[in-house]
Amino acid sequence: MTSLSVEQEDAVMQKAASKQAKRERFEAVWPLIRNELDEYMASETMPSEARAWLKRNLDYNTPGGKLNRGMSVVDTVEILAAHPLSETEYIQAAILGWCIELLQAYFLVADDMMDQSITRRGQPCWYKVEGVGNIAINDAFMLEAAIYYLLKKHFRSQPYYVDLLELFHDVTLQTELGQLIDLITAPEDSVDLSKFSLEKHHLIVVYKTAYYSFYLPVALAFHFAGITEPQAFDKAKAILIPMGEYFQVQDDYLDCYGTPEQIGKIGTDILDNKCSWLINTALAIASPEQRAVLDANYGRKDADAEQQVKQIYVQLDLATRFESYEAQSYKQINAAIDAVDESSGVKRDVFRAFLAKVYKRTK
Ligand code: GPP
Ligand code: MG
Ligand code: MG
Ligand code: MG
Repeated sequence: MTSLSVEQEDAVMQKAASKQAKRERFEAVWPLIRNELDEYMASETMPSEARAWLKRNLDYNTPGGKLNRGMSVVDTVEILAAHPLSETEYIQAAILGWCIELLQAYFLVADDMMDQSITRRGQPCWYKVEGVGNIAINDAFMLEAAIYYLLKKHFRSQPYYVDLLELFHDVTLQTELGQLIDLITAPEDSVDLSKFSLEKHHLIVVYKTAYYSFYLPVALAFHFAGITEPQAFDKAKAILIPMGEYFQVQDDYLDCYGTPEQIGKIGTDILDNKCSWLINTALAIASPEQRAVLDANYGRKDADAEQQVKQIYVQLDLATRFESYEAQSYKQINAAIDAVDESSGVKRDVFRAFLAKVYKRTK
């Protein structure tokens, strides 16, 4: 291992401290939001059990993740403003950021039920918590409704209010389309690997992940910063959608190769018959014998069958294939960022900062 100089070590420590401080500042806005929602409940004369339930739902499911999406709204606004934000500006931008985290919470509570997952962010999935069960369906709806309550409360008088609403609605529909293809490509009762392909995978991940996780934070920040040119949004989309695809390939990879301690969840893609990047990459290079093992074992709700599939992945050295995919994607995305014309008010650093958050992530 190469050792760092004292100055380099100081720089690394400072960067980590500033990252932590940024996170804490963003997290400090959460209680304000939760209290506003609670006050709304009180104003509607909701009983104390209902108020306590919503509060617990919000706290259990919204903070506690990586917060990349939410914090990217604030980071993008800061880069575009090129000056330190006032406290009021910061809180407004952070509220938009928390609205994405609420959208993410809504999706995850529902996705974990659909994927029959067990843990999320190092704790039981919400529907698995004692006394919750199917109430989690209504809880997911409430997490979504909270977004529109907050947008109305804080942005109703802004000229871009309708743009914000449209963006959340459009991106939600796109994510649901992606989730639909993800689910119907992975039926529980009939495993047919010939239905999978990398093209199908591309479509699934762009819709189920890239729009809400990558395009949405930057597009919200553009509206907040007063950027209106359609070309700016198109350019952002052209860079952020491939970045989101790369991010979901990492998610697929970590589902199998990340430890639950690292990723906070137990992978279910092989058991769930998912059209993941790993199985598609394996199918493209497997020998007839290896293919027969995959056909016989993929998508069976059985730990031994799952191990058989994982052994084929090791034989095919998918970990090395992933490393080359990662290096190639990183190069292509960076080349696209370098080619950005900054004249429409878009800044390359917006994309660089976002890519730096996810490149070579292990959780
Ligand atoms: C990630 O898929 C995609 C989502 C969480 C979007 C869900 C969309 C809905 C409309 C509910 P994933 O299942 O691979 O995520 P994870 O690995 O985190 O469970
Ligand atoms: Mg899923
Ligand atoms: Mg899932
Ligand atoms: Mg996954």
